[in-house]
Amino acid sequence: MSMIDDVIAKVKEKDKDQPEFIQAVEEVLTTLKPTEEKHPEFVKAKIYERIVEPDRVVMFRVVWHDDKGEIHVNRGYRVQFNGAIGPYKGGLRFHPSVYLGIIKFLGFEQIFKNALTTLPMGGAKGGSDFDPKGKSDAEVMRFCHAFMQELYRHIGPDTDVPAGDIGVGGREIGFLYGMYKKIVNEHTGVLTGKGLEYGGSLIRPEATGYGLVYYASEMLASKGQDFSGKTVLVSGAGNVAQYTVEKINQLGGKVITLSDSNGTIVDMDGVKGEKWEFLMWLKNEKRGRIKEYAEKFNVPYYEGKSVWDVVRDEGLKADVALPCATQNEIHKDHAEALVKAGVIAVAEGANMPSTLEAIRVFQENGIMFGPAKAANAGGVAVSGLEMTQNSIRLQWTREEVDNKLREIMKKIYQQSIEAAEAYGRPGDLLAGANIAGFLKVAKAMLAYGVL
Ligand code: NDP
Ligand code: 2IT
Repeated sequence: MSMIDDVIAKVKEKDKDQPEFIQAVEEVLTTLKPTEEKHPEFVKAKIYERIVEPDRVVMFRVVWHDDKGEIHVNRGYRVQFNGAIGPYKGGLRFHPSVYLGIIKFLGFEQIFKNALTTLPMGGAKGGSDFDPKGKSDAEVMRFCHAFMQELYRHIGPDTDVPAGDIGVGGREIGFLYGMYKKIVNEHTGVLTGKGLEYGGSLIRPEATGYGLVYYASEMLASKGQDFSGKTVLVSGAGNVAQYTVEKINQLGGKVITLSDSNGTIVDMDGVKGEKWEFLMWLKNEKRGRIKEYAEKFNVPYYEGKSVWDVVRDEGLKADVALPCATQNEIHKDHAEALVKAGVIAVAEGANMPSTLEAIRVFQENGIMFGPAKAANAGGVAVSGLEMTQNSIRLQWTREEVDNKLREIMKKIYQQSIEAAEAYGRPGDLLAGANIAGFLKVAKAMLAYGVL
């Protein structure tokens, strides 16, 4: 058994109640095997054992009143996973499925993602099992304020800088930042995704979706292709999906699917023009369900099915798949359906949307696979640029930030290709991203000695 297999086995034993964390560790460490041979110094310093243990885990009680005056108790988390290359950085997720294993998988992935961005950011993640769905603005505000009343003591502009993720967007960041500022009495870059009026960056709302499409464009370009005329499957209907759709439309592609946790719509004419505007209103202002898109535009709706169930059951054809909803949405049978659908590239907008078995199906069938930590790194990259703008007390133009994002996504793709080549896995974007991200963090950890 290799040393890496041994580390994976230990994680499986120690964290057996955290299947998502185990999955993320297995996905990363398995592809790091070539580094074990080339870097005996990492093996000797036990870097692989150290990197799967968070620097610190914070768990806390969050108590708040609903509009009727009833008291609710939720659990809050912040996992500061690895701070070797910069202040901790990563989003907050508010969703009823949140528990320690979800936050640990996300924090672990964030270490390597952040290293790939070329910016100095360590990996972290946080959140709560609070469900924002169906809550009034006042209830969300009271929850966010209560959450920050504990979180503030663990974060800071040079310590840990949270941002959004599922269930946490501009509205929530506003409430969180307001409470931080009130308690600490400082205006600093302690959260990203802020409103433009109080320190936010242009392009941050768009960044994950735009970055995903820029990265996928690099993948297509390696085969002499682009998005023009391509039919694209997108899942989700939230922040990442919305701006993914917008950018694909700008590049002449056509998005035929969207989903939420209730079901999937198929629009063969494409989600564009007034339909995209409706999606933005529906999800960001009305906070309604995707079913209403089907009702308004008279297109098919599949209750209780994911985009990938619909591809499998209805035999949809498409060129590119961009999962943008949540973890483990694409299983082995879905991946097989994507092969049959004629898909040539899959790039992950969500974090860990493909199971390990699904990834194997893509790789064995010659489908180009762009892993989350590379493909969706545009969001945290522009968060890093928001931190820079806060530090220098300037606001860059849309064009400046967008150009920097484009350059970063290119560099991420390039680094992954080069690392894959150098470590004997040519063309493997998953191994390349993991190895390139790991090397930067491992070298920093080695430099610090035994800590
Ligand atoms: P949002 O909350 O804006 O949207 C999430 C979307 O995914 C919604 O359509 C939601 O449907 C759907 N969804 C969420 N959970 C589930 C579930 N368990 N089952 C089915 N559908 C689900 O989040 P984002 O768009 O920000 O995040 C989407 C993905 O992208 C996540 O994996 C996130 O970690 C990742 N990501 C986000 C970044 C960012 O900057 N926001 C950066 C990088 C990655 P419903 O409304 O019904 O819940
Ligand atoms: O998964 C992610 O990279 C995010 N949710 C964004 C994190 C950030 O700090 O912008």
